[in-house]
Amino acid sequence: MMAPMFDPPSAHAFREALRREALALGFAQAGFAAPDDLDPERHFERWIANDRHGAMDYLARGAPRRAAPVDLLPSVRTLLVVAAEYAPAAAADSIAAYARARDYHHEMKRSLDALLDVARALAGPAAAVEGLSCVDTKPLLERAAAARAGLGWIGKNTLLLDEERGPWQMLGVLLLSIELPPDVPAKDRCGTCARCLDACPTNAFVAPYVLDARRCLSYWSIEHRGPWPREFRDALGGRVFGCDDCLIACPFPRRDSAAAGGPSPLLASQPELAALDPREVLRRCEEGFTRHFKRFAIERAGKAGLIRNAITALGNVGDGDDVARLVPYLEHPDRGVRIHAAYALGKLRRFAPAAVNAVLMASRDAEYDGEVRDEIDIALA
Ligand code: B12
Ligand code: SF4
Ligand code: SF4
Repeated sequence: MMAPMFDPPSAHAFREALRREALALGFAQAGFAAPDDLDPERHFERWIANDRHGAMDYLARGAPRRAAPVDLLPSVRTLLVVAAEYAPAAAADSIAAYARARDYHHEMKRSLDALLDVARALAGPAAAVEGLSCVDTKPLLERAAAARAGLGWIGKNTLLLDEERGPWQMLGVLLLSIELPPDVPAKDRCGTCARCLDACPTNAFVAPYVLDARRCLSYWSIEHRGPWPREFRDALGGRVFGCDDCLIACPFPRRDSAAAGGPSPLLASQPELAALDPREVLRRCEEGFTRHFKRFAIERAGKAGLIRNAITALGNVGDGDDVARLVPYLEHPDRGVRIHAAYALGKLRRFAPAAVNAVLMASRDAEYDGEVRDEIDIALA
């Protein structure tokens, strides 16, 4: 089928009507790009070839296709890229700021689907507009698409940012079979700044613009299943889900920025996720993981993953009162949880050496997994 064509003035009016609608739906920005090769310099494929994705195999599987929107929708002629702003984090937060809203996948996808309906209504039934909305769920380089569509530039921390909102925005892309005029890409304004690179607690940036996910706390605490290297358990500090340090360090948005409209209603912070510290996370996991976290991005870590994170954080920032809270996790069915529980108790041993030694030794005798026993030995050493 031929892609619906518009003569220039009506294509321009059509594009602006869609942009207005996107802003009315709660997006902070909407831009348009041609669906050409999104990564002509093959950065993504090199990243995969260097194993920087860790165990995120789904990224490797879709590698060449991620730069080719046409593989997702053969009739695609335009990328409509949107950004939803969210409230920035403060340094002390244990839950990454984006995860304190409702799950952005669902919220943004629903609005992108609504935009597709608007595009269909504007074009009329004869145009038979085809579309596909993507919010993380499809193999697509969303940041590259956003940069092409003029939403901002890809910073040294690899995040898409602009001067008014900084990096505090989530992205989504609507592929459309209508040809619309593209926007102009924004210029890179990082200049000589390197604050994000210096702020990373784990030195995860191997170079400006290149992150090794295997060193990123966001990777370990959200994406990874099972236990992690000790180096990253220490670096987690009191965090429980994700990390925002390379966003907090960024000088954008500028304080005097006039254009920023504030967090989108799509990503409004949820009161039930405010003040979630590691103890409260553990309590809610035990009370009902699904009941408490189902509609939120936090669900991605899984129950065992979230427990593993919370007990690790308690090992780092907890005190003597947390010893009793951690002991039952030495018998948890998930071996990653047991390993991190031994680690955390080892760190809290200074508060109650005799009691902690006794439980660790008892649990060492009962433990059948060699790696967990090794971890208990380290904790006892
Ligand atoms: C896998 C993934 C992760 C991984 C890997 C992150 C990474 N930097 O690659 C992990 C789990 C670590 C992660 C962490 C986070 N993520 Co994430 N993640 C993704 C996902 C699903 C794929 C990203 C990807 O393909 N990475 C591989 C790299 C190579 O791809 P890329 O960075 O897009 O590559 C382009 C550029 O970086 C550039 N480039 C790459 N290498 C080089 C080298 C040089 C020299 C140059 C000049 C350029 C360059 O060219 C590439 C093509 O344009 C995207 C959603 C999506 N589909 O895009 C969300 C996404 C990137 N994540 C997001 C968020 C919010 C986060 C966190 C902030 C969450 C948190 N608070 O904990 C952190 C931030 C960490 C960070 N600094 O990136 C948002 C980012 C929004 C934004 N404003 O940019 C996205 C877009 C999700 C969304 N729909 O909004 N994430
Ligand atoms: S999210 Fe945290 S750990 Fe990951 S690159 Fe940014 S500062 Fe480093
Ligand atoms: S902290 Fe500096 S270098 Fe990093 S993304 Fe922000 S402006 Fe760019």
